[in-house]
Amino acid sequence: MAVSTASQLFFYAFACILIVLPRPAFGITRHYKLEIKMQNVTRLCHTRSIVSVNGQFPGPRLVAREGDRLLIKVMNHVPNNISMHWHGIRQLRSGWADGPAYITQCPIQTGQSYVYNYTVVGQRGTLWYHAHISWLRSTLYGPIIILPKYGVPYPFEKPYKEVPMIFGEWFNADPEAIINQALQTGGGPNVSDAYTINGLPGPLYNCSAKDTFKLRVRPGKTYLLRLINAALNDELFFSIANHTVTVVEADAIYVKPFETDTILIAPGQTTNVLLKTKPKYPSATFLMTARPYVTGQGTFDNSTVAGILEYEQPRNAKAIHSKTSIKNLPLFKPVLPALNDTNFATKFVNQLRSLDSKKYPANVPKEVDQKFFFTVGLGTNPCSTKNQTCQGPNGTMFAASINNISFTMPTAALLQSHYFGRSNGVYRTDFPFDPLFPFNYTGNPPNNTMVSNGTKLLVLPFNTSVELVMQDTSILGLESHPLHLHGFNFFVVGQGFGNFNPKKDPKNFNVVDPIERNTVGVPSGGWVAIRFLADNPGVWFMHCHLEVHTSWGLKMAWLVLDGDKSNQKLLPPPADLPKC
Ligand SMILES: *[C@@H]1O[C@H](CO)[C@@H](O)[C@H](O)[C@H]1NC(C)=O
Ligand SMILES: *[C@@H]1O[C@H](CO)[C@@H](O)[C@H](O)[C@H]1NC(C)=O
Ligand SMILES: *[C@@H]1O[C@H](CO)[C@@H](O)[C@H](O)[C@H]1NC(C)=O
Ligand SMILES: *[C@@H]1O[C@H](CO)[C@@H](O)[C@H](O)[C@H]1NC(C)=O
Ligand SMILES: *[C@@H]1O[C@H](CO)[C@@H](O)[C@H](O)[C@H]1NC(C)=O
Ligand SMILES: *[C@@H]1O[C@H](CO)[C@@H](O)[C@H](O)[C@H]1NC(C)=O
Ligand SMILES: *[C@@H]1O[C@H](CO)[C@@H](O)[C@H](O)[C@H]1NC(C)=O
Ligand SMILES: *[C@@H]1O[C@H](CO)[C@@H](O)[C@H](O)[C@H]1NC(C)=O
Ligand SMILES: *[C@@H]1O[C@H](CO)[C@@H](O)[C@H](O)[C@H]1NC(C)=O
Ligand SMILES: *[C@@H]1O[C@H](CO)[C@@H](O)[C@H](O)[C@H]1NC(C)=O
Ligand SMILES: *[C@@H]1O[C@H](CO)[C@@H](O)[C@H](O)[C@H]1NC(C)=O
Ligand SMILES: *[C@@H]1O[C@H](CO)[C@@H](O)[C@H](O)[C@H]1NC(C)=O
Ligand SMILES: [Cu+2]
Repeated sequence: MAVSTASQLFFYAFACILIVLPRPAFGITRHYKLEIKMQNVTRLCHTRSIVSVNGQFPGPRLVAREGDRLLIKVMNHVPNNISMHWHGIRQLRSGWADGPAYITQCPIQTGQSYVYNYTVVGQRGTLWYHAHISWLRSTLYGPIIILPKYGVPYPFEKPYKEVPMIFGEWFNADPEAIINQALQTGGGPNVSDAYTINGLPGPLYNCSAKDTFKLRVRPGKTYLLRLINAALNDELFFSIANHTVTVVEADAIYVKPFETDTILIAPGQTTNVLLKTKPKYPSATFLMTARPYVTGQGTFDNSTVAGILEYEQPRNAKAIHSKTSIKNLPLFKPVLPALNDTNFATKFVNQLRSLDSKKYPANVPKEVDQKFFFTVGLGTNPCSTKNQTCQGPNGTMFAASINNISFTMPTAALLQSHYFGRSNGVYRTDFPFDPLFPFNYTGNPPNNTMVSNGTKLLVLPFNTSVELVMQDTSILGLESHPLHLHGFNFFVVGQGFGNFNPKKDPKNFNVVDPIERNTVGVPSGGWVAIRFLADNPGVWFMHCHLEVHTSWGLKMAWLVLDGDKSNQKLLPPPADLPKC
């Protein structure tokens, strides 16, 4: 009794404070502490020691409002070097807080900490955070939820509840050992043992039924599912049996709503969907499943993760279901597209359009200052140990490249090197605008599949309007590559199959309401054209979000110079910025 009175008092006091406090016009500062620790986790009857955040797997959700400042202290208590990336956050002038190791910062070493300090400007929706060093993001990840400013509604029906659902990949072995082994042998890395929803593989795997994500819902309500693909190496199809969803947002950008049975989500992407539950309590439960969309030649994890959509028993449940418990209800399973269903993938991405309303306009750059054409794809390196046969194609080592340059990770961070004028010997600024040796990119592959390498950047003066076409290549097989750009959103003005035709294809570009996002799939055997305005000074990583391709070198960086005005310059580095 005393407890309930106290909590009621507290509730009223809290409510009063909420009413009395003026609504902050420019946001508040939110403090978070993320402690990276080892934790034993059992999945599929295998116990593994994983790196995790605050003893939670997946990590805790971070909640902010548009306009808030975040001060996130990351403390490293594990033997590995760590860095954390806030995927999709623009980081306007705060590149020091972006996170990719050796690009914007040196890693946080064991026993050290670093405070990531940034403001959320002009963004609202679902994003996520993850480690950005080696393959540690396989277990270090969590949702970032950015609510609209106080009093600003969603441009869609107010949901009854909001539920983050984050897809991941579970390995029974240590993912660090897996990628290290692959980089030694030159072969493809071992694939994952399961996919997960909020860390749970679900009932379709052996020894896993107890580790199932359950979404308990009420009839006749609207739920906002905040879907995030944190898988390492796989794009995913996702569907809920007997329900359709309405897509309303992608990568923290509102889209023109459309209904679908199935969504496609690439690693790095986020998608908000509305789920309208059935008007009446159904005598059934429903599986929600995800499995990959695969275009590459290598082996992959073709398994299926499932969660359960369960309708809460109504109050008078006994009357309705005197004999059946939820357990005995029939269970329906969705039908997902085939693993290689590129037709579905194409149809789905073509439906994505910016909302482009008065309040949320699509500010597509109409004029272009600089055009770039990048080939993206796989390739080979000679076996590093002479006289030995590596496990890549024909005894070589797998590699990957952009414009045939496989990016070599520096040992000093690029942003510091730039800021302090110490780039000599760290990076060069001669990344090519176009491929040095053009060929029929989607036709027969060239005989020579070897890549070159280097730490090369492309320099953009402040406010350059950029158009970039990314072209898949057939070298070692056509494949869809989800490319992620740090520091910017871009508009996807066009895409197609075959080789990009610079004379014909731009005529069909959509510069009215193209989807705006931070990660886009370069279609398998095709190309995608994006535009962005380089209004954010700093060094910005761009890479494939299939982690294995990043490890093989499918990455580069842009160097955006300061503008003339004082508010167009990169801020000075924080005092606790880690050192190499
Ligand atoms: C994990 O399990 C191992 C073996 O049982 C144990 O030695 C270790 O202390 C555990 N680690 C943690 C962080 O609980
Ligand atoms: C965060 O960054 C802002 C802008 O640079 C700065 O004014 C502020 O002092 C920083 N806060 C902390 C706690 O470092
Ligand atoms: C990868 O798989 C192979 C074959 O199953 C196995 O021998 C090897 O130990 C695995 N590597 C790692 C790092 O687990
Ligand atoms: C679910 O869908 C299946 C296949 O379309 C159908 O047979 C079944 O009646 C549906 N069940 C419910 C409860 O909607
Ligand atoms: C998944 O791959 C395994 C091994 O290659 C194969 O036996 C199985 O049939 C595949 N399953 C599906 C659903 O494609
Ligand atoms: C997809 O896979 C199926 C079965 O493996 C095969 O028959 C079909 O030709 C493939 N489709 C494409 C577009 O590759
Ligand atoms: C290994 O390479 C050396 C030259 O680098 C060559 O002389 C030797 O014959 C090679 N050995 C074998 C077994 O191929
Ligand atoms: C491997 O070598 C064979 C025969 O020399 C050639 O036909 C094939 O294209 C090569 N494959 C790759 C991936 O280089
Ligand atoms: C490129 O290769 C494709 C597929 O083999 C072929 O259809 C096309 O004609 C080739 N294009 C050119 C310009 O050679
Ligand atoms: C590529 O290899 C094929 C078969 O080995 C050969 O006929 C062809 O001339 C080679 N092409 C080039 C450009 O070297
Ligand atoms: C980069 O290329 C050079 C020259 O071809 C080669 O010696 C070196 O091993 C390559 N480095 C990496 C990391 O692949
Ligand atoms: C951690 O990073 C530092 C700085 O780059 C480097 O010297 C060290 O070797 C790294 N340690 C591990 C365990 O990777
Ligand atoms: Cu890729």
